[in-house]
Amino acid sequence: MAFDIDMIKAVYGRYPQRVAAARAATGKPLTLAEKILYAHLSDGDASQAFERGKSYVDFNPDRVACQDATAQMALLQFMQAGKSRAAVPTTVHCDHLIQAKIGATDDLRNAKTASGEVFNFLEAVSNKYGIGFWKPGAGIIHQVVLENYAFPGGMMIGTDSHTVNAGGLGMVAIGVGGADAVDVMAGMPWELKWPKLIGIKLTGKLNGWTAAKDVILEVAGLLTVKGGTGAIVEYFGEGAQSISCTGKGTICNMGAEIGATTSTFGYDDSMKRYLSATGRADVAELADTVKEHLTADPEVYAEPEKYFDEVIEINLSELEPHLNGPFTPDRATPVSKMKEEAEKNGWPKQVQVGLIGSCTNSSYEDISRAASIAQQAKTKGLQTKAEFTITPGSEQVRFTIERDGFIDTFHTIGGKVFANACGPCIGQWARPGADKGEKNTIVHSFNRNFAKRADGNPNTMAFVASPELVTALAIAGDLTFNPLTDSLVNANGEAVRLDPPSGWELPEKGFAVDDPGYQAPVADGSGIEIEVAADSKRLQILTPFKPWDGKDITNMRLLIKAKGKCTTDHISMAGPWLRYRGHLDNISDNMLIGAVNYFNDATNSVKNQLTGEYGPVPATQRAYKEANIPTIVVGDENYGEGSSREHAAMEPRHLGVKVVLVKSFARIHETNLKKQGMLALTFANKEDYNKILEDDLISTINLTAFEPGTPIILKTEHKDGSIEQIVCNHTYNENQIAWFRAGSALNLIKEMN
Ligand code: MIC
Ligand code: SF4
Repeated sequence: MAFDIDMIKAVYGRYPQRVAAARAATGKPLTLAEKILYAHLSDGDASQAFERGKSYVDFNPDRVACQDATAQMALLQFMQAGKSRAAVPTTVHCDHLIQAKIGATDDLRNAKTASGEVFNFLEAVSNKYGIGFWKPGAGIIHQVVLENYAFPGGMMIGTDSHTVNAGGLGMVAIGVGGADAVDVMAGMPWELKWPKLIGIKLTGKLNGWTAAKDVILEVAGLLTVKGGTGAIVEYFGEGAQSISCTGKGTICNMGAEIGATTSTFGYDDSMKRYLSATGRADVAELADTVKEHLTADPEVYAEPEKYFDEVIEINLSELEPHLNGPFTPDRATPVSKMKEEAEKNGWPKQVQVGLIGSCTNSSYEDISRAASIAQQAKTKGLQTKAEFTITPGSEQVRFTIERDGFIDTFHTIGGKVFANACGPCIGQWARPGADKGEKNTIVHSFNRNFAKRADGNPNTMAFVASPELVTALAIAGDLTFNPLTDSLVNANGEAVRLDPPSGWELPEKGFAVDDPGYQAPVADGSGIEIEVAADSKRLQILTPFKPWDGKDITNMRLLIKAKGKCTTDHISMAGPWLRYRGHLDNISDNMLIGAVNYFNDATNSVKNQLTGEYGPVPATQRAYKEANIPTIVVGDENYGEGSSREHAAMEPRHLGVKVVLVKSFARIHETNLKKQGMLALTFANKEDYNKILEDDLISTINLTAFEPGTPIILKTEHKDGSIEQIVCNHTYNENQIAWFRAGSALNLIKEMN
């Protein structure tokens, strides 16, 4: 039986009335995304239509999921909210803090020692507040959620940008910062700007080497890393129905890479099959009773242009396998063009390592298809040229693929199985030799490939592809190998071809698992004491941020003007820094160390105006803080893209940065800044980015009249004495301005208690 079945029953019970009210309020047929949103309004039945991209709306999500690296901060904040239990079903998953080095068993043991303090803390807090706890080794949050908690038509938020993976089961699942999770766990409404709607019509059917992954690799190429910002992507059409539920999960997962709020698919037979195979036939039965509400109204899919803001059509029958990269997930190259592109750009052709698995691609189907390629290498006498690793997404998948012989097959091509965890996907990969910084190529089936992300080496070029293609490229050891047309030479000197992959959507013998790694909370956790050692390097109880003093912010120094891509990985790096995710002061020592300084093209080297010397960003900022000098950070387009980690907002807040002014923001990061009481502004005129000079003194001149819709004006005083004004837009509503005044959203929750 499924977890929280009564909650699911209640959600479905409300659906018919909520959808009818929404149809009446909007006076038009509804997309699936709209149905789910309207069915989750905090105010109950819709009484008005909301404006896409404009209205801020309060929702009541059905559940919350957190992973270890972000849960620490989320729970540290929740502990301050003064509640005795999480108001909605919530889970914590230990997956990010497990380093991939030797192999699953050793790595897991080492992680439990190295991060024992943090795991114990998360376990104790979960127990105290009625939160389900998934132990280290149980699997990666999004795979575990898909297998256990996601349900068609549901709404959830999760403290990880790839929470959107649950769209594969027809949810509206959204990645958020921990402070947002705290709202929902505290039983308060959760606010989101009503999204725009992008419709993607899939026709035809996947075949040959093309996989579900290639749909999203193609979409990323078309829409780019910011093309989905502020939008929900809804997939439909006969092609959508032909894709497995886990394949849909992969597509939704990487919707994070185009900045989409989330992606989703209408309820169909593939979801029903998956629900049944994962022990949730009861959920499928319930979903069947409201199935017309768990997909769009027929008029919408018949004439999508009328109902979506943008419509894209992709013919799956003609879609080619893709490789996206290096350094950005939207640089899409079809396999047939890779030879040309690699030569043109000087990408090393030799593939050093192929890595499959992760939260994006570790379904039974993915693994069985990859194994079919590995099997061919064996029968056709091919030797694998590159290293090859597998990170299963959950213990249930790992146990089942081991039972079915796939792990053995991978071993025959030299494959190494890592723990069921994020591992190499998040810089938790102790890759031998990475510190030498050599230029090299790897291919993986993960979702992100920003510089340094996997192994910390800025010169590693990572290309993202389907697990089956990654396996083929690992065997060939060549980035330009096109399995559709090229042959390989085997141990006998014969030219052999790899046949297209084959696999099973779901295990014929069913899923199996010994110990899934779940621990239910005790019924009454009120007596549980949470202890954090005062001298802990890993955990630190939070001190509330100070409220706004009601005055303009004057004479700010420019901490850094970041040039080009500045993702959350640049602002608050992962990898070795993951260990400080529960200790705000310690982790602040990584603040913006990856961002490129516009004035000298260097990373982690900014001018300290107190001394005139260049030094690391965190140390420089600490010096300003010490001297009580406010500062501003300036950035480029899509600032804060990538992860949901709110550390990227809390660190500057903690160290005394007052304003972040950029050309444009990624959605989650902008919200995170607002929640933590920062001023997040955008240039009204993007060209004004050029007006900010290294030695400027910058002040707000109308902050005392801070109100929705009115730009904030900055006065910047250049070193030569000239003065310019910069008009800055913002998207704060009344409520968010109240967070700013209170010093943070959490301060407001506390005031309300
Ligand atoms: C990621 O994929 O970047 C992460 C690590 O899962 C993050 C969360 C984090 O930074 O802890 C995410 O995507 O939100
Ligand atoms: Fe973990 Fe990578 Fe998935 Fe993020 S994207 S949850 S780091 S496996």
